[in-house]
This record gives sequence, C-alpha cells and structure tokens, in this order.
Amino acid sequence: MAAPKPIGRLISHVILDLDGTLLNTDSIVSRVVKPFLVKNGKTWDSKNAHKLVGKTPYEAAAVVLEDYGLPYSTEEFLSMVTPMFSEQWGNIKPLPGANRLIKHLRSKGVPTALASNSPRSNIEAKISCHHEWKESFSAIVGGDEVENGKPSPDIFLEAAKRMNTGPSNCLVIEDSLPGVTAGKAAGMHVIAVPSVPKKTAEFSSADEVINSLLDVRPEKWGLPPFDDWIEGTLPIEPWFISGPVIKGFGRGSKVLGIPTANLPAENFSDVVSEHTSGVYFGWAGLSTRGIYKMVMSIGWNPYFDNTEKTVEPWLLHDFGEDFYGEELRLAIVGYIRPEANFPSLESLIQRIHEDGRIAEKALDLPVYAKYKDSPYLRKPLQQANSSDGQAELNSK
Ligand code: ADP
Ligand code: RBF
Ligand code: MG
Repeated sequence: MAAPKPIGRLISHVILDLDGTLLNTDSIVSRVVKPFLVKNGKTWDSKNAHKLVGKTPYEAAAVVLEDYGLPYSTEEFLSMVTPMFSEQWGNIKPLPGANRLIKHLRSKGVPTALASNSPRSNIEAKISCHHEWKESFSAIVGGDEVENGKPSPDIFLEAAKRMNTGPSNCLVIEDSLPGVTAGKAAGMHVIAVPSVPKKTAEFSSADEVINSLLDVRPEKWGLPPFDDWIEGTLPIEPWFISGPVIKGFGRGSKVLGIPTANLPAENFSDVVSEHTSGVYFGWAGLSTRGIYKMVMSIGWNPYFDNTEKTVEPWLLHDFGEDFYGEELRLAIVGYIRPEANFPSLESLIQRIHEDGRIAEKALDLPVYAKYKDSPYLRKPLQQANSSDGQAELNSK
C-alpha cells in the first residue's frame, strides 16, 4: 500500500463516491446485463465488466452495445435496462467497511458529501435501502445536477460548494479512474479504492491507493481516527465457510514452511467475492480433531501473483501430519491487514509469522474468544453450509 503524500493542510470534509466505493453495484450490473445479453443471443464475458466502472449509465450502455455488437441505439438500450436496474436497487450490498466509515464520519461530526455520476433520483433510491445513510450526508450531488460528469471536476466542486468549503479541504474516496481524475482536477486529496483487483498501478495520480474501506486511516489526513481497532486487529461481522481440505499450490510448507489448508473456494464464491482480499483470523474446526486458532489470507497472493482468489488458512497448531479430505469449518471473526507484496520470500514469511502472533493473542480477547463455541464449527457436514445454520449464528 502506497503511503499518502504529505499534505500541507488538514482535511476537514470528505466526499464519497457511491457505486463501487460504498455499494457493490458491480454485482447487480452482471445480474441485469447477463440475462439481457442471453435474451439477445450473446454471452456475458466478465472480463469486459471492468470497462463499466466509473462510467455514467449512458457511457456504460455505449460500451456494452459496442462490446457485444447489439443492434440498439444507446437510448433504446437504456430504456430497456433501466427498469431492470431499478428493480435491483434494494439488492445492492454495502461494500466491506462502508457502513463503518459512514457511521464514523457522522459520529465524529466530519461533514461528508456523496458525489456520483448517477442521476440524483437513482442515488436517492439506492441509499434509501440503507439505514441512516441519507441522514449522514451533508450534501448529495448527482451527475444530472452539473454540466459534466466525472472525469470532469464539476461534481466534486459542486459538493464542496454545497458544504461551504474549498476544494483543498476535501478528501475524496473513489474506486474508479474517472473519479480519481475528477477529484485531482478539482484540486482535492484523493484516496483510490480500486474495485477491479490487480489494477492498482493505473491509479498513480491518487494520493493514496488502498485495498478496501477497511484500510482507511483517517488520522493520516488529520481526521479523527477509528477507535475500533484492538491490538492490531479489527473485529468484523463474522462469516462462516467450510468444506473438505483440498490440495493447494503445493508451496505452503515447501516454499514458506507455513502449511495452509485450502478450501474449494468455488463452493462459496459468493461469500468470498463479497469479502475483500486480506489477512483475517478466527477459529477452525476439524471434525475429528477439535477447534484451533487460525490465521488466513484471502486473495491473489501478490507475491506469487495468482490468477484465482484463494482462501489460505494456517491453523496455529502443530499437527505433524496432513489432513487432506477432512472437513474444515471456519469462523472468520477479525481483520488484520491487506494482502501485500514483499521484496523477498524471507520478509513475506516473517510477516505471516507476525500475523500468526497477532491472531494467537487477539483470539483470547472476549470479542473474538466467544466464537470458539459457535455450533457451526462442530456441525455435521450436511448441515454446516445450510442457511439455517448461518441464520442461527448470525443472530447470536
Ligand atoms: P497445499 O498447497 O496442498 O495446500 P501446503 O504445503 O500448504 O500444501 O500444506 C497444506 C496441508 O498441510 C493442509 O492441507 C493440511 O493437510 C496439512 N497441515 C498440517 N498442519 C497444518 C496446519 N497447521 N495448518 C494448515 N494445514 C496443515
Ligand atoms: N501472500 C502474499 O503474497 N502476500 C501476503 O501479504 C500474504 N499474507 C499471508 C498471511 C497469512 C496469515 C497466510 C497464512 C498467508 C499469506 N500469504 C500472503 C499467502 C501465501 O503466499 C500462501 O499461503 C502461499 O502462497 C501458499 O499458497
Ligand atoms: Mg495450502
């Protein structure tokens, strides 16, 4: 993660982008566009999806028409898909850390605006589905309220104006390249949170590039710090995954001396894609052995540059043998840091051992220790992934 460039003046106001920054809008884009393409005899290619990030609906529509050679005008296409999008607005989930950030800024009295290329009415409809979001913004600016959308600076300048402040007092948080360009053109400080993995290099004009909203450090900008970190860890809403231990890349023990019991990520690709990559920890249950402390990475292992997002749990216990095929259940309860690249294998290994020490210690804290008794960790295989089990645990 690049350190922010030093700033001359302290930040007093924050401006947030909506789609892809606070909301996981991408998931509904494929949900709407995919069936539309199928109806028109085409196949959705997820590799094209990144081209839509940060575009106005009109621009995005033009890209889809061009990519798939559809026989419609942009206006025709928009009139067909717009109602389909509206139906999905209630289904857009906040991205990890979005609720936490909004609540934090509000409770510390930091004036915060929402600035999006979407039309104002769409913004209102989307945020109305999320508890206390609307009340948390001192200003909301939509793409239809200014002359030019992002990458032009108009939206951000208007947001600053409505908050009665100057651009240099504003910190913009943005996931898209047009958004980052707009923020810099407005003379603001910009944190990029790219929503497309592995594309961070394109964001060099941003003052800081982070992996997810969990990694925002407001104190770096002169804003009040989060007060929920405990001993180098961040408690999260726990999530639960399980499956048989499968073969991984064959390098955990061999190359790093750190075995990781891989799970078939395709069994719970929804949960895995919902969570940001990073280093997490929690409790691991092995049906015939017991419950153990666990630290894991989830993501693309930048040092090895994997093409698949994998789940790599290291159980903090010496088993002295393999347990491939055994049922492994995980309760993931806390976050430590984003995945990183390292100058040497040695430094990667050292850092993973430090993660292990942090997790080992943190899991004795009551906020995390209580999950050691989750019934999920001990449930028989057939019930372990059932929605009942999840509901029961999540409501605990
Ligand atoms: P792979 O690439 O197949 O995952 P690893 O070298 O990472 O190979 O070894 C992982 C295997 O080692 C696990 O699947 C498990 O069977 C075994 N193992 C032994 N001790 C541990 C441990 N403490 N944590 C995780 N896996 C362990
Ligand atoms: N790989 C990385 O490339 N960067 C990381 O920051 C990173 N952090 C890890 C943290 C923990 C706790 C564990 C268990 C693994 C981590 N790895 C990381 C993954 C490591 O590269 C992976 O386990 C091996 O590649 C085995 O497949
Ligand atoms: Mg492994």
